[in-house]
Formats: sequence, C-alpha cells, structure tokens
Amino acid sequence: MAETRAEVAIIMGSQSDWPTMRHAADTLEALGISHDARIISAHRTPDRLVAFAKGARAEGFKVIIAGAGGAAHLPGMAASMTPLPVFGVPVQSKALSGQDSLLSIVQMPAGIPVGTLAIGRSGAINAALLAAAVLALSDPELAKRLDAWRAEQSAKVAERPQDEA
Ligand code: RP5
Repeated sequence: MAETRAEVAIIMGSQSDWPTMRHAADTLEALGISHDARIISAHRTPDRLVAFAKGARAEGFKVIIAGAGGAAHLPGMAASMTPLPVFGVPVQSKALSGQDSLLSIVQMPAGIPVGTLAIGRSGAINAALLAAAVLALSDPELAKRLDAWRAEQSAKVAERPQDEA
C-alpha cells in the first residue's frame, strides 16, 4: 500500500454519517492536520474494511477516527486489525437517537480498545481534538496550534449571558 501524506484517517459507515463526521474533518482542518475521509462499512463493504485496517499503518496514518451508527461495528473491527489508536464516534441514529451506536462502540471486550466519544457532533469534534492531542506529543508546532485553538475557544466565551436578539 502506498504511503499517504495524511496523518489521520476519518472512516465512516455510510454517506449518511458525513454530516456528523465532517465536524471532525473541519476541526482537523482548523488545526492544520492532514486527514483523509473514506466511506468504509463493516457490513456492506467488509473487504474494504479489512484492506484499509490492515494497511492503515503502512499507508502512513497515525490515528483513526471511525464514525458509525446503529449496530456500529466499524470502530471495533478496525481496531481489531490495526495497532493504531482508534477513536469511535457514535452517530446519532434515527431509531434510538444514537444510544445503539454508543453502546455498540463503547462496550469493547478487554484487549481491543476503542476510545469512545460522545454521540454526534460533539463526539466528532472531540475525536479530532483527541487525535490532535496524540499527534501533538511528538509535534511541538501542532502543540502550539492546539494551545492557541483552546485559548481562542476560551476567549469566545462571554462572562455574562445576554438576551437573545
Ligand atoms: C451504519 O448504518 C452507518 O454508519 C450509518 O450510521 C447507519 C445507516 O446507514 P445508511 O442506511 O444511512 O446508509 O452502518
């Protein structure tokens, strides 16, 4: 497998996950972290999953963010086939509001970890920030950008609430 320039892989089970997972991509973009987003379904494209997960380290990825909804096997199955850290994002499902996704992703048996984030947009953003924190351990310039991102976030919070316009 050819080496990619991207440090973070964002994988998701369906096109329908993109409105959620694009928040991870946007956050990585804001931090100047290279990333590559792909649709890989544990159920519909299992061969694609095996090829990706087994080759992810050789491709040059350092962290994988995996989002899925419903019977969300994608993060766990990916983690079972790669030594890279995998952060799972439970996508909010229509039927059960993402509680199915959350429980599917978070309840990994001992031995194969998936770092599980919150359901939906918050989880997608935080997965990117967690990926950034991991990469920043060996990238001082990224560490500075991450500090600046957090400082900017703090600066945006007003001290007192205001009436809505
Ligand atoms: C999962 O099934 C995907 O991650 C998605 O969240 C969910 C529904 O997929 P679609 O039916 O919208 O393609 O595999």
